Amino acid sequence: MTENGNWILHHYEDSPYAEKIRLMFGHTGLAWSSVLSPAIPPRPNLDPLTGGYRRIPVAQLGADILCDTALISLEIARLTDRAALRPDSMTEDCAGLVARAQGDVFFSVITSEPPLKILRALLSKFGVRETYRFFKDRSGMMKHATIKPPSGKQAQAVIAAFFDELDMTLADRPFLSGDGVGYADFAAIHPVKFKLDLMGGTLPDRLVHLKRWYDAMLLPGHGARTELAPEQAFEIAAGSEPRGLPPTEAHDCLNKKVQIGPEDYGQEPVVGDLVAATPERFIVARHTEKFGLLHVHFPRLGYTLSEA
Ligand SMILES: N[C@@H](CCC(=O)N[C@@H](CS)C(=O)NCC(=O)O)C(=O)O
Repeated sequence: MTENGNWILHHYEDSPYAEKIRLMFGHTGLAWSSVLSPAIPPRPNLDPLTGGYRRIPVAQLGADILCDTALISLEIARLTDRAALRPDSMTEDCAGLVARAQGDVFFSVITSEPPLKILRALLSKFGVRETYRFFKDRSGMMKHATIKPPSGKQAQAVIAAFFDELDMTLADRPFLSGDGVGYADFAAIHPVKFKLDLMGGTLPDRLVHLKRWYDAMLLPGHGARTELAPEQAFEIAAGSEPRGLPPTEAHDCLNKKVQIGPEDYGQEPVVGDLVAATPERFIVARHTEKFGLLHVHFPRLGYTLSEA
């Protein structure tokens, strides 16, 4: 692996969180390989690598598997030497916007739409059987979620207020992060794009700053993308060793069998040995027959780790 190369993104086209990372690849000019995953689990092309983490996207660098866009962004920041892409580089006002973008606003994109409209969109994309599977899967996922998003008029109000605030914030700067793009821009744009893509609509004319920013954010596209078959990603994992571990902090679970998963939704845990705990991430080693040793990385924020 070259120090900033050989990125593989496991994703599906309609995934808004994957779009956050695809746009980051575009803005940083990174070359990357795309492995397409099904929109509904099981994901036999990906589950063997992660060990069961269910959310999308997941990034792969050889035998290192990176879960969650916050951690993927951190890694892109590190490898491209762009500190502004680190989630912890955000100013307080941006952090507030991002928390909303990735919480209530993201879910409100769906819940603000009339259910029939969503149903029609899904049917035309997936057909009857897959639409049924999709609803069953996502309602099962949300039943166990700690996030309870608003719906109907309340959800519409959440989105309208978010768009207004983005517009206001962007009135005195080209990007949320200042003169250049930063983490907040990518974390805030994906629900906006999700909303427009889903509705096939445009932003209201009065939101001039938001419109200008939206166009600027989409302009670079997705960078140099090459399609890769899942088997090729498997071969790369099998033919690679995980990178050297970073210096670890003391942790009660170090070198013990642990389980780790998201706190909020899609909580399916991954089981492995905790081999490193840094202020920003946990690294879990998985010894697999198919690939040998894999290191699966998770952000600390928003994830629960316990002894298995
Ligand atoms: N905090 C996660 C959230 C990712 C997320 O919610 N992804 C959506 C797709 S955009 C997802 O996984 N949905 C359930 C699924 O696709 O199985 C991240 O930043 O990566």
